[in-house]
Amino acid sequence: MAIWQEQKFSMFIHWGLYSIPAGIWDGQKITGYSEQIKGHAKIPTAEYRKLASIFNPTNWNADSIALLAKGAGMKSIIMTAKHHDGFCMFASEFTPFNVLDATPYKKDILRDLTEACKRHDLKFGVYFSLIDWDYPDALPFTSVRNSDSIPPKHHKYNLNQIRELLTNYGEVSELWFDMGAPTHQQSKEIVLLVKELQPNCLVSGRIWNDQGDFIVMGDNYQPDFKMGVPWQSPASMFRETWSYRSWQERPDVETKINEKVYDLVKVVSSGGNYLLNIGPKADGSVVSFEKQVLMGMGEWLKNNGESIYGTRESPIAKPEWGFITAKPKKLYLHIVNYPEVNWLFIKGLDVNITKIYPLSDPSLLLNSKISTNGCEIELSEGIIKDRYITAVVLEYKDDLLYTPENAIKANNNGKFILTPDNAETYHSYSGHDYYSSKPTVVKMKWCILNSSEEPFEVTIASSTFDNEIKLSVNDESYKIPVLSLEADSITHIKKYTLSKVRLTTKGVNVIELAAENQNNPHKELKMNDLNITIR
Ligand code: H79
Repeated sequence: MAIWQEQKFSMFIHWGLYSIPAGIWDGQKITGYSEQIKGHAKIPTAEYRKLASIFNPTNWNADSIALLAKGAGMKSIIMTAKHHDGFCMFASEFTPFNVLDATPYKKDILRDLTEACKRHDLKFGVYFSLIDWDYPDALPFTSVRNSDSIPPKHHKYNLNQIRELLTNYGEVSELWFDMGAPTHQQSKEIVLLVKELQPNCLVSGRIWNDQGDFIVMGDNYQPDFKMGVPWQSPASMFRETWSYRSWQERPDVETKINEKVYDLVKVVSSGGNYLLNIGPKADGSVVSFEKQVLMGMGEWLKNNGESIYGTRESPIAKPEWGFITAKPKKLYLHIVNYPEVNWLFIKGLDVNITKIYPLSDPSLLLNSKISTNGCEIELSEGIIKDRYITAVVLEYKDDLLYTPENAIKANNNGKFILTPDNAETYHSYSGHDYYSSKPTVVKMKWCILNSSEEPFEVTIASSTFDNEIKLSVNDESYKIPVLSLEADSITHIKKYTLSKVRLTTKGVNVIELAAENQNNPHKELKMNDLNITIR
């Protein structure tokens, strides 16, 4: 999982028969995602299948795609093996509706791409839709909400094809399932098969029913809250479509590079991976606009990659001038809105700075000062501003002391009262399908400011302890045996007290509460009446 989280930036490819009509059917521009044109234009199956007979992508060159991904700074490629239309871009024994048997091209496109990925040292992953608009035993689709259930025969068909994908194509780094509404049992069976065939293959959260290894945000969505599990943001070049659309309106390349560099930095500074899509044309060629966007991003990453790869999410609240990423003893300050006054301010930060310099010019040392409110950095006139985002490196020694704005102080009685209301919450997503999946709280965190050297007593109380939970105070963790606690007969509240807990007087104390040994890291930590009293 940690290796996957290091990738940061990957390529998604939406390419298939739908790339032929490219958003036009019967001379009409069809709105809605173009890869779903069969659904949006209500194309009968017999009619849609005919597209296979003219699919002959003579300009497809897997090596040049892999090199484009490399040049963009991407670490893996995820390709549509089967989208909702049911057409397989791989060799399948279980349907003739596949690139080898149904097209004049007769070559295994997926195999071609896996081999190119291997040659160019990229991880390779597979997109697989759980619904199928071609398979006769799947539910006939009635809407393009794409969250139909999966009849037993269709489920078996999916399992057979997943087995093919994980047996015939070497190492698959992730299986990117999408849509449908499988039962809990079906989701579990699929994951079991994946792990049996390739234990290292990760499963996307869109396997649903909390069975995925990482959470996938909604299409083109980035969370505005903290995530408590590994996650990925899937993005298309244009919100309107993932696959190639001939009538797509495009802004100038610079505007798009700016938008996508911004999104990449936003996602990485919040601890996620960014999966950016291209939609090649039916002949296999990459749209020149998309190629230029990726090359532009690659150029930015060539100069600024140190501030992205190998970093972790910012420990500091998002500043209004941009984003922050972190490495041990280093902060990378990503300046999006260059301040008019030539000072960058990081509220609440107190560190022993060794040096600060623009990433593009480490010899240009910047002045800084620490005040009671935070850290101020002087942006010298000599900084060459990046066209997109300028990165400044702050190196420090000793501890990073950060006091968030919402740090909690003792009340008049010298007690700290921690509740869900004054917590910072960390989230996952949980649900049965695309539409029912909702953010859940999986961790709560409080920062408290203490001035006493005396040991404290920590009492944790709630009427709803569904899980064993772990309370941590700075680097110390305590397992709370909540299930064995007696509930008060009137209030139903269970209580547990830890004594002789030491708090630091230097900087903030971080208190965290999370489920312990939970076999489902996505499930809600439901504790509305939680009250932690520290006295
Ligand atoms: O393969 C791509 C889509 O075809 C597939 N997932 C991505 C990766 C997908 N299939 N169904 N859906 C996504 C459902 C998505 C529905 C919505 Fe929307 C997306 C609702 C809100 C955002 C469509 C686009 C309707 C409004 C905007």
